[in-house]
Parts: sequence; structure tokens; C-alpha cells
Amino acid sequence: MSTANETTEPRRKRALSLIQPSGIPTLGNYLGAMRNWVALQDEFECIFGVADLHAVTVRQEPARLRQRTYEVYALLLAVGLDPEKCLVFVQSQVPAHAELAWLLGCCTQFGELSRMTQFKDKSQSHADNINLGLFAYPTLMAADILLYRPDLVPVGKDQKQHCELTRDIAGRFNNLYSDTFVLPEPYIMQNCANVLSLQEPAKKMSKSDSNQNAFISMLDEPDAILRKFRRAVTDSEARVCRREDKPGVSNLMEIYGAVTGRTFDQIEEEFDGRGYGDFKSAVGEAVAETLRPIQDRFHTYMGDKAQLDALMKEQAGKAAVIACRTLDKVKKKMGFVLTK
Ligand code: AQP
Repeated sequence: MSTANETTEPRRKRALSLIQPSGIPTLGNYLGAMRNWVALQDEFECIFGVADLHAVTVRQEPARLRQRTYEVYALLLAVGLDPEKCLVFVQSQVPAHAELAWLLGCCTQFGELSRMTQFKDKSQSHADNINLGLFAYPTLMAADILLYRPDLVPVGKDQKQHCELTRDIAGRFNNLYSDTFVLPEPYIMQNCANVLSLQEPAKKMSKSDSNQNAFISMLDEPDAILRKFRRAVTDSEARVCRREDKPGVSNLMEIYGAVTGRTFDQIEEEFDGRGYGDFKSAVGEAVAETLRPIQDRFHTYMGDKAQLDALMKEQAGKAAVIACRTLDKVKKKMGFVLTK
């Protein structure tokens, strides 16, 4: 991705999205985000990142976080993000994120942060560690976004509230200090799957779920994938159809449709008169088949850590050029003395 021409040539619209290394990405992360990011890189000037600073708002074991960061980075490459076409960087390797988060924190109200649904949810699920970072998470997310002046921020519906707060913070800063930030649009991608937990289909599939059977990790072996789908919660009707009162089966249909390209009508027809056993095996096999080439490429990338390190360094350097330009502008406007 070229950054050198950014001020002289009309640029394509810029899109930015990050993913936390809080676990191995799930089938939900893949079908709801990563797969679509690959499609975006040809249309937009894309910036993708591993949000390791966000991950530590929940306690992480250091060696594990380090390993996960490599793994998530390698997975982003393995799904098809191409560093020749887009930026793929690690958030903590670009210090401007933490610095701008502090400055934006001083333009964010306590009441605004208190209203964030994710803060309320995570405070409940991590009641022994309701730390300042968890509370200030949206100001770091605002910094991630605003540093790169993206036009679009592809996010799942769950992140819409944080995107709106980013717009509020940016608008407030612009009013106080004159136009500085582009107000980004949340870009809710069409046709992108919302994958639910295999054990509690009322909630989304999450990589940090304590129940291993609730999610398919992108690195699960085919046996584990089949086993988890066979154990997936369904209902007693034994009929494959999509209905509100059948969230488990509907979720499996959504997944099957997303990996095979079949419509819900076609899936219903395919499994008409057959039990859930056949259906669950078919979903498991199709998912395993989808993940297999990604896993192969993942292992190749992980086999050469030196190359990953070199790529991370190069990409962080490119990201920092864009980020520091914005940060310097912000600091100047706020009255800080910059070194000459
Ligand atoms: N189940 C899902 N279905 C569709 N999309 C999903 N995403 C996450 N889960 C699903 C999308 O993946 C992108 C990256 O998410 P993230 O890792 O930054 O944070 P998250 O949304 O909090 O994902 P998890 O897996 O639930 O992480 P933990 O368990 O650590 O909180 C986002 O675009 C998200 O919408």
C-alpha cells in the first residue's frame, strides 16, 4: 500500500478495521468480518490491525498474548489479506494509538463512557477486574480510527455504538480546535453472517467464551469441528428450517449458507425429511473444508517467525507515518510544543 502519494493524488476511500488477539479468531470472526475484509482490499485503501492494546482490558497471560498476536496476524495473512494491497499492523507497535487515546480521553465525558453497552456487559463478566482501560476502551477505539482518517469503518452491529461515540468525540474536537478529524461512517457490511454460539444461540459466537463447545476456532482440527457441530444445541422438531423459535437450527443454516453459497430454501430442500444428524455432519464437513486451506497457509506463515517479525516491523512503520501525521496535527492544535 502506498502512502507516499497520499497528499498529491486523489485517493480511494479508506477503510479501517481491527481485531483483538483475545483468543484464536472464531468462525464468527471469519464469516462476519475477516472474509469480507479480503473482498474490501480491492475496492478501498484498507488498513487492518491486531488490537493487542484492547485485549489487555481483560486479563491476559503475557506469553499467551504474545503467541496469540502472532497467530492472529498470521491468520489475517492466511485468509488472504495482502500487505502489497493493504496495511496489516499490530496496534501496540504504533505508539501514536496510546498517545491519541489519552488526548481524546480528555475530550470524552464520563457519562458517555458509562452508557456503553460493552462496558456494562464486560463489567459483569469480569467483575473482579473492572479497570480504567475497560472503561476507556472506546477512546482507544476512537484513536485507532481517527488516526488514519478512514471514510468507512467496517464493523459488526455490536460495535455501532462505539463508532457513534467516535463521531461524537471527533465532532467535539473539531468544534473546539477547528476541523481536524474526518467523521467516519460505520460500514455495516451486507451479506455478512452473524454467527451465534453453538451452545447458547441467543448470544454471539465469541473467541473468549469459556465453553469450548460454543465456538469453532479457525484453527480447530476437522474432528473437533465435526464433534462441536454434532453437539450444537438445536430443538426437538427434527426439521431443518429457518424460524425465530428455532435459533440453533437457524444459526447452523446461516453458517452452512455462508460457506456453501446456498440459499435457505435450497438448504431446506436438501435436508427435507432427513434428521439433524445428517444436517449437522454436512455443516461440520463444509466448515472444515472451508478452513482447511486457511489453516495450511497459517502453518506456513507461523513456520517463519523471523519473516512475520520483519513484516510486522515494515507495516508498523508505514502505519506510523500516517498516524504520526494526524497526531502531530492534533498536538499542535491543542497547544503542545513539538520538537523541531
Ligand atoms: N459471532 C460473530 N459473528 C459475526 N461477526 C463477528 N465478529 C465477532 N464475532 C462475530 C466481528 O469480528 C470483528 C473482530 O472482532 P473483535 O475480535 O475485535 O471483537 P469482538 O467483536 O468482541 O469478537 P469476539 O470474538 O466476541 O471477541 P471477545 O470474545 O474477545 O470479546 C468485528 O468486526 C466483529 O463485529
